[in-house]
Amino acid sequence: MNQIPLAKPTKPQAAWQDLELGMFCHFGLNTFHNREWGDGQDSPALFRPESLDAGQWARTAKLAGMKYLMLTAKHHDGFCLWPTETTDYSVKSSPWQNGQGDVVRECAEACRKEGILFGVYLSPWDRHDPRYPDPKAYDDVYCAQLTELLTGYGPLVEIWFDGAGSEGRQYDWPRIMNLVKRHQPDAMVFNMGAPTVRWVGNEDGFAPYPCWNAAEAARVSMFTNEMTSWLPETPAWVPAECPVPIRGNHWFWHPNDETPLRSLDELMDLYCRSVGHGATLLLNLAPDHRGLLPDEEVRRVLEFGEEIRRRFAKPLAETAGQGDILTLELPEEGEIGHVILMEQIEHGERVREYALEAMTVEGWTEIKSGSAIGHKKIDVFPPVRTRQIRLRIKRSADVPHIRSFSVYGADR
Ligand code: FUL
Repeated sequence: MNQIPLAKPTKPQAAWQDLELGMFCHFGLNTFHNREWGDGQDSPALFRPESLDAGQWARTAKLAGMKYLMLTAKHHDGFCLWPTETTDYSVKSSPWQNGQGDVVRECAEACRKEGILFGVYLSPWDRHDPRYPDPKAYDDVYCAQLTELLTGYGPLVEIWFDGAGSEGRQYDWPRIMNLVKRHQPDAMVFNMGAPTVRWVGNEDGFAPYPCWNAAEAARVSMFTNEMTSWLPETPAWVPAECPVPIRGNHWFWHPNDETPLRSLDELMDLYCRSVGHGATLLLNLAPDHRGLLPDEEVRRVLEFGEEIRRRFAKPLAETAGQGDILTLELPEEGEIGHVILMEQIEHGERVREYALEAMTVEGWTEIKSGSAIGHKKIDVFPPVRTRQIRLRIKRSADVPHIRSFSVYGADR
């Protein structure tokens, strides 16, 4: 065992990792102009969601087992979903609620009512703002927008700084980060500035395994290509978030969209390869031109939540503890097909190599092996009939602290 200090999460990072599942909502002027990336010239006159109900978004997220909701307060087109003082390109210039509405407020309040956390996406790249070409002038605009969001809507769980479109552009990150630190010190920061959460490196909803949390050990491909904008105070522990749309590769709603909705099997597979690899899954559902999540999407995400509960809510047996071997006795012999492992990550990511073994007629038989456990590892394997299963840690950086070792049936 070596004694090199291990990277460890801050308290807010560890709490964020426990959330595991979040809902992303891409909504804005793009929704009304059939666009993914509006060019900043689209007219706010079309922004007219007739039955906008953020309560439906938050309720759906809650029922599906999601613990937080991230809203695109401003996407690359520059249109602001709240009545900002910084530009007229916002809900203020739209016919919706006669220009008196505030989608960010409705969404923040709906999340609070449902007891889930709320966060915002604020695109640094802005294709509308005439000040964008002047970095200094735009930094002022961006900081003012961010301040409005950080101070006007209660606690935020996360701020999404999306790197898309900003290649080669320098923003005043120290200034931006100071605002976050001052107003929302516990909010996670996604991907730019001094990120406490990193992009997993794809928009497919899974984390390649092993997905180590220590920044040093994470694969370079998992980092944004905006690495140059990372600040020195970026922590040594940077967990990954896996964003993915529920429908094809569309983040926004489109009329008569024929790109396929992900099947339940596909969603379960993504769950096991994102949450099951210690990352969080941020699943996008796009509100439509009415301002409601479409029925088909709602049905699918509720099925998804239900299936997670069906498979994983009740372990056949569970234990926790320290050391290299943990043995678990089932109440009776039966078929098992899933194991969930969790490390006590506040002590760092100690396990480096492990095996799962089941007692069979041939004695202890290896059924699965792995490297990283971290926040969570879900192992799925062909059914095995047994009454005893053990976790054998073959290599670790220090005494392993297992927060939970639980075993589940083979049904899937
Ligand atoms: C990307 C953006 O360009 C997409 O439009 C979407 O917002 C996705 C989550 O991030 O970088």
